[in-house]
Formats: sequence, C-alpha cells, structure tokens
Amino acid sequence: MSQQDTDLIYSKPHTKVADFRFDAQVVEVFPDMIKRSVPGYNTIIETIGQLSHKYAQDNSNIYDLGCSLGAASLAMRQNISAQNCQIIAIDNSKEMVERCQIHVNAFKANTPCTVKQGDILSEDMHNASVIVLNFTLQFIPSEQRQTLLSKIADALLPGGVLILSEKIYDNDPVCKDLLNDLHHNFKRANGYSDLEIAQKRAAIENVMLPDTLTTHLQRLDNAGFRHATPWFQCFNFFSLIAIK
Ligand code: GEK
Repeated sequence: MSQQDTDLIYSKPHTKVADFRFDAQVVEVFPDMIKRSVPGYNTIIETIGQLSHKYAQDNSNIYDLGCSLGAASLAMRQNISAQNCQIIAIDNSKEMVERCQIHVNAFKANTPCTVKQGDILSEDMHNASVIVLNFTLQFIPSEQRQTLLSKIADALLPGGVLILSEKIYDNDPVCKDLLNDLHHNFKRANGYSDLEIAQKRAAIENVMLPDTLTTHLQRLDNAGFRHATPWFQCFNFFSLIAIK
C-alpha cells in the first residue's frame, strides 16, 4: 500500500479536533481506515455476500444504505444468483458516491448496481429482499433510528432481510471498559498511535452514537421483524440479521 492510501489523518496533533466528516480526505484512505478500525470488517463483508446469495429474491431490489465505497454492494453483486434483481447503493457524501461509482464500474456482474447520492432517511425504498445497514445506523440521529427501521421493514418483501452491523456499548461499565480496551489494543496492533486513537475518538464522539444490543433488538421487534439474531461479534462490534 502506498503512503497515500494509509490513514494518517490523526497522526499529527490537531490544535482543535473538528467533528468527523466523510469528505475527500477520508475517501482517499477509507479502505485502510475501516479495516484497521473495525474488527472483522472483511468477514462481515464476505458474509454479507453469502447472505445476499441466500436471501435475494427474483425481481426484487437490494439496498446498501450508507454504502461508502461500495464494499458490501460489490460482495453482493458477486454472490447474488437470483434473477432480475438490482442493487441500489445510497450515500449522502458526494465524495463517497463519486468514488463508489468508479469501484462499481471496475467490476462486471450480472446484477446491475445503481449508485445514488441521497439521504437514506428520505430515499424511497420498496420491493426489497435484502437491505444492508453496514455501520451506518450509528451515524443517524438517535431519535430517527426507529422511523428508519420501520421504513426498512415496510420496504421488505415477506422473507426479506435486514443485515445490520454496528459498534455497540455494554450497559455494564466493567464490560464496557473491557470491550473498549480490547478495541484500542486492536487499533494499536494495526499501527495507530495513542494520539491517533484519542484524536479520532474526539472527532467521532459527536457524530457516531452507538446503542446497546438490547436497544437494537427492541427497535427491530417494534419495526415488526419476526426473527433477529446477531451472527458476529468481536469486541464492541457486531452484525445481526433480521428477517421479516
Ligand atoms: C461499508 N457501509 O464499507 N444517508 C446516507 N448515507 C449516510 C447518512 C445518511 N443520512 N449518514 C451517514 N451516511 C460501508 C461503511 S460508513 C461507516 C459505512 C464508518 C454514510 C456516510 O457518508 C458514510 O459513507 C457511511 O454512512 C458510514 O460497508 O465509516 O464507520
């Protein structure tokens, strides 16, 4: 990897750490940043591909909400064998969407993929068999999360699924600290310094607000999902599947 692709955004001291934004600077280093920061990211992306193979229905829409550079969309495109599906990848960051389109153009596949700049809170969704929220819900204002999940449940066909991955926290302060420590060790082992970890935390704490697993499961129940189970957890990161 070239120096250019490496996430060095918080490597030098910032006099004032601004709130984190998905801008051009982040786009440049995003694949490196997410792999070095999110334990199990590659496993989660690969498994989204597998789950899309299992759950994509003929003649339906597949949504990747907060798609960033399209990793989940590309994994699904490689795995879906259902006929006449289309993937709709949505992100509200102009810079992410532009780069995502380049990634999508670089791979040929049978399932078409449309990349769209939009706010997932207002975008229409319908006739869906698979919807992915891979580390996106945590950036949505807390008071709008239930409305979004209910809209997702309404957009899904019977038997359709939501794959939801998030950073979580534990209500028990001892367990919370333990999971945080393990995550910081993971980042250190991936080459981030204590300064980088501290400055990233300051940048993100106002824009990324995690919930507990219990809150997630309660919201999915409220939205009308019949089944929901976490299928992955490493430290304070998890992924679940909810089936309508
Ligand atoms: C992946 N899913 O690599 N509408 C649309 N997009 C949004 C909104 C919104 N209201 N709010 C935030 N985003 C990806 C990783 S990153 C997670 C997802 C992370 C977008 C935001 O622009 C960013 O691209 C993405 O959600 C979150 O599988 O960086 O920790």
